[in-house]
Amino acid sequence: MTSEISRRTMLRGLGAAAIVAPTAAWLSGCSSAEKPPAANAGGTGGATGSATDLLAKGKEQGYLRVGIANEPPYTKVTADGTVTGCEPDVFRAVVKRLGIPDIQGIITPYNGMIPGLKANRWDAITAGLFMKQSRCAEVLYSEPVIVSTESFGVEKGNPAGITSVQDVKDNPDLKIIVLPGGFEEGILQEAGVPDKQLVRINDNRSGVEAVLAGRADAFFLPTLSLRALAEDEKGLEVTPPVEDAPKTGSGAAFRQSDKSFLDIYNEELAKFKKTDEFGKILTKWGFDPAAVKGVTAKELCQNEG
Ligand code: 6CS
Repeated sequence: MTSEISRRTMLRGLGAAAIVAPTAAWLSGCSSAEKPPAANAGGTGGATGSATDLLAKGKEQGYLRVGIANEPPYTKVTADGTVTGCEPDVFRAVVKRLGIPDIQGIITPYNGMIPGLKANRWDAITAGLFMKQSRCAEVLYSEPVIVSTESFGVEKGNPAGITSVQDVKDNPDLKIIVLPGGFEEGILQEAGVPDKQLVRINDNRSGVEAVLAGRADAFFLPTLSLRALAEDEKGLEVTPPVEDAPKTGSGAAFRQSDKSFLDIYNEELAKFKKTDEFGKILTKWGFDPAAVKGVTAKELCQNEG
């Protein structure tokens, strides 16, 4: 992946000094750019995939690194470099309860999150990476934090009348923007939508611009992400949630070698979900805390694709 190769070159060329690269803006929970840890820093873990005591590593270095996308409200990086958004805020709160003071965020596209986790570029994914069979086969998901919905971002008036996945299947002339390797791309592929109808754009704002410029008929993305984009793009209309899309749910994702940490994390997450703070975080970002009640990672990992 070009951006990943350039990033790796950047890191090798500049060593740990590489702070900002197109896909690797090193950011912290504090409001200042932090020097990135040396590659494979801390503990005995690393690209070798050897068992790493993530809890000891997080306590020792004072943070865990998280892969994020910067797609509000799931993940957001503020102007002063603070990593926030629903998933990072919940993750930070839970690891703090485990004695790990903070998190550091690394921005990367969705299709780079699992490869980066496996390469030990971050310790967890807290991006709203929705659970489905292929992802659940590669990483260990915590129990879900968010259950949300998908929509189409369209020109005002929705001229092509796109409200469902079936509408896209029924009209082979429709062009739908998706993020490369994103959950929505997978929904359309699983539904049998031919590749010629998919327009892959890696940047959300560029996706909106393409719809408004008439280069595509819709942008397929989570409902709340499109609503956040529509706040700055008055010409964008967000359809009601797509009823024939699968249930989207996400939580933190870990390496398979970090099973011991997953168990500790899940135990603390279950306690945290019973606190007012959990509901306040989800509500602050526009999510319904009740939507995740009774939903399990096992159930969400049945999503096809
Ligand atoms: O899980 C995914 O791939 C999707 N998740 C979010 C929060 N946004 C778009 C992305 O395709």
